[in-house]
Amino acid sequence: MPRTNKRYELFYWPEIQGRGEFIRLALEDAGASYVDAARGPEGTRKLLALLRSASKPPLPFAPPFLRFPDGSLVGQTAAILHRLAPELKLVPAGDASRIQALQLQLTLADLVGEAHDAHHPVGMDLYYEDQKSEAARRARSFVLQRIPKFLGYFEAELDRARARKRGALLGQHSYVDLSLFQVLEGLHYAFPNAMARLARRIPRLLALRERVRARPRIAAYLHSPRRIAFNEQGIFRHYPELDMEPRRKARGGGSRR
Ligand SMILES: N[C@@H](CCC(=O)N[C@@H](CS)C(=O)NCC(=O)O)C(=O)O
Repeated sequence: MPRTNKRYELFYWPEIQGRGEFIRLALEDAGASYVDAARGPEGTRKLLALLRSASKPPLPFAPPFLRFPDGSLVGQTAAILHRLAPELKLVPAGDASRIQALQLQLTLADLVGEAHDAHHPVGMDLYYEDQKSEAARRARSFVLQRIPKFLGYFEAELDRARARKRGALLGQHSYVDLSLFQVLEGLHYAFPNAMARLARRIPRLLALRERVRARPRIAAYLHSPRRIAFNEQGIFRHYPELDMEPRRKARGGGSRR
């Protein structure tokens, strides 16, 4: 049984998972009634029209944004989830838990931004092919320093007493677990070598990934046409040349900042 009968309208670019996927996963996991509004005919046009002319300020700066059943329009992935989660019962009750969830979600957003910048370090207005050498440098530090640091943080969070029992970041299943699942999926797609090397150091994260994947509505969603495949237009892109081996040192060796 769905936990809510209200209808939400998600607006996001139709060809990629991108940041829209964090919202889709929450809606799907809750069995919420929603429409992925920009996937249909004229979707992108509707999305752009809404971006320019939403009735009440503030206009969202960029997709994703979600129209709630009461007509309000909310942009920014973490803000959307912060507002949505209590309605979907995807966050423990109480302000303290909601702020903890938001803190964790914003940390994931930082990681997502860095995953994007690994292939687009110079500018979003340029093709990857126009910034390949800069991307190789940026990805090297992302793979060798930043992924281990971020995932080490989330692994340690899962290890804390309250969470250990259920393998959930907030001690019970929440939207942050769904987002963490998505980030792990994306990193495995984009950087399979790096993630294989890290596997022994992140057992709790890998268990969380499997737990979320096995949730009945998530499993059904992942096998449905509603789930867009990862691709090289999205945030998590697989460019083999960026998923480098760890021991290839810069000329001269030694560590550099
Ligand atoms: N901080 C925002 C970032 C939104 C964002 O960068 N959206 C991308 C697609 S994932 C976009 O269309 N950006 C257009 C732009 O920045 O001009 C969020 O988390 O929602």
